[in-house]
Amino acid sequence: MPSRFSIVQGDITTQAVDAIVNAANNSLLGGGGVDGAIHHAAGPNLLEECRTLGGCETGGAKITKGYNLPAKFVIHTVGPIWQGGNHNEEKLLANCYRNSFALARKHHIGTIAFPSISTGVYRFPIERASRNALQEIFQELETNTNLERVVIVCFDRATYEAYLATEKELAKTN
Ligand code: AR6
Repeated sequence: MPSRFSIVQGDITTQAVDAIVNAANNSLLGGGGVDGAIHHAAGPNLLEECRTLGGCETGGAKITKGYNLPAKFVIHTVGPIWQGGNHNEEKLLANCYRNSFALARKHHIGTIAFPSISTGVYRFPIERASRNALQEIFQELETNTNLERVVIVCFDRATYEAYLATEKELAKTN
């Protein structure tokens, strides 16, 4: 298991990393859940910058400054809404991680924190979402040697335990 990876339970807005990832919606103009928490902690300048971005497609990612957050950058990505599994949800979720990492490489980001994208309001089943997330993260850690640390920040206990279980399961098969 790569030692540059960790799973924690907590609030992503307090993470002292180069970039935190936001699970946003297509408008990028704020919402509830982790999106609301990030905008609240970053302050109104974040929304102002987001207004200039013209939204974001599902699976895509856009970057802004972090304003009042400890993180220098926010990478806004839009996860898929779970619609039963036959609407390209797995691929779109993988794209969230891939496109977030592409921006991280471009901006020389060494430390990055992700929330559990799509598993809140967008109802992506946690077992599948966590497997998808961890596979993408491990692949990036293998190939991107400038990436110092990736943290998954789980807000609630059940999400935290699900990610830990998936990590164990993947360790067995690798
Ligand atoms: N830190 C870390 N994780 C958090 C925090 C936090 N402060 N707050 C909530 N979570 P969700 P989605 C967890 O619904 O499913 C928004 O309205 C939460 O417990 O935030 O991708 C957007 O604008 C859950 O485990 O994101 C979109 O409309 C995880 O973050 C929509 O929700 C993701 O839940 C996106 O839905």
